[in-house]
Amino acid sequence: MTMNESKKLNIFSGIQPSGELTIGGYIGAIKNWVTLQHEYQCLFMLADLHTLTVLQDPEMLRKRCYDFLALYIACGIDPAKNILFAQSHVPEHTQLSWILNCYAHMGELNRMTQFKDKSKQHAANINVGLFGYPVLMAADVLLYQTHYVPVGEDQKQHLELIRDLALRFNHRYGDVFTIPEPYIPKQGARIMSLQDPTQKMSKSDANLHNFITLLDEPDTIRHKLKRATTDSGHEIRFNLTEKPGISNLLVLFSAVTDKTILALETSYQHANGYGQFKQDVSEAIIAFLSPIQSRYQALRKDETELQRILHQGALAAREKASATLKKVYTLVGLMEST
Ligand code: AQP
Repeated sequence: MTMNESKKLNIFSGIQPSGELTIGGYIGAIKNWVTLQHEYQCLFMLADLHTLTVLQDPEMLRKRCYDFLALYIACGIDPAKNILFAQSHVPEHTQLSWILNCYAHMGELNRMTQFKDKSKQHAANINVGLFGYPVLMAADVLLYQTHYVPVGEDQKQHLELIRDLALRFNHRYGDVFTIPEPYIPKQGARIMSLQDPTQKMSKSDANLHNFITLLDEPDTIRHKLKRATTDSGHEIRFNLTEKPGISNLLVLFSAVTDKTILALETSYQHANGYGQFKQDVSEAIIAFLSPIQSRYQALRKDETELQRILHQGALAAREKASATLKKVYTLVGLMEST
């Protein structure tokens, strides 16, 4: 590590390799990762242990980890500059998670919206892992003395819990953990479902028409956009209460073209209906995703290289994680292993 790198503030973020990466996850999280990698010391993780809170097909999960890693890189994350690794390759995550479990309160976990939502979605499998999901996430973040966590708005509540846990621990044992702050985009923090713009776009949504994945074919994107819910009236204008569907499409359009919403509204002020607008949004998304998809195809072919990146990443992550865990073990009174 160079002198400059050691002075940089730390960024940590991760995504569960469940389902296929959506344009919502890209705009809410990865877009910021790409920008922040130049200024910060970044760790980007495949949250594979977190995916086990919902039943997974083992072969699919293994394959998806490589798919997601290749996508991170195809989106512009430089593996030579950042630490890219799988959560399950760094055992310190589950080790710290256990300790933090003993400081987290049932009541605060019970209040988590994601737990309530996922419990409804998976009523037959409300497992302990699902309940403790944010505690494992706290271990992920706190192991690396993280300053900022770039995430979408849905993760804000988990970040608040992580901060509370870190403060509680520090209050008892001294300055152990850096108190992390969420880094949430000003625009695009919550991309909504295409057919129900009152719900977040989610990669594990059973209705495939609700989301666009980064690997969707052009015709699939056109088809999904055509079926996207719009609102009554015919004006293209941003208004979350009156026009949630059109507003969501404007945010998507703006994110993939880097044009402001105001500029887009102005260019459609004489539009007569939504047809042309929806077509233009589709074409802009297709044009944006096309180079990402080409890079992905090339990267995904070389699984040996992807394994090498994960191996290097795990070594680098473990070096940092083990230093924090050692401190924590000592402070809570565990014996040193001889
Ligand atoms: N619709 C979204 N708008 C903005 N940001 C989003 N993110 C996800 N969906 C949107 C952000 O992307 C990252 C995904 O992390 P995750 O997979 O660990 O968590 P998640 O929030 O549970 O994502 P999904 O798509 O809803 O996954 P499933 O369906 O598997 O639970 C996070 O930073 C998230 O904020």
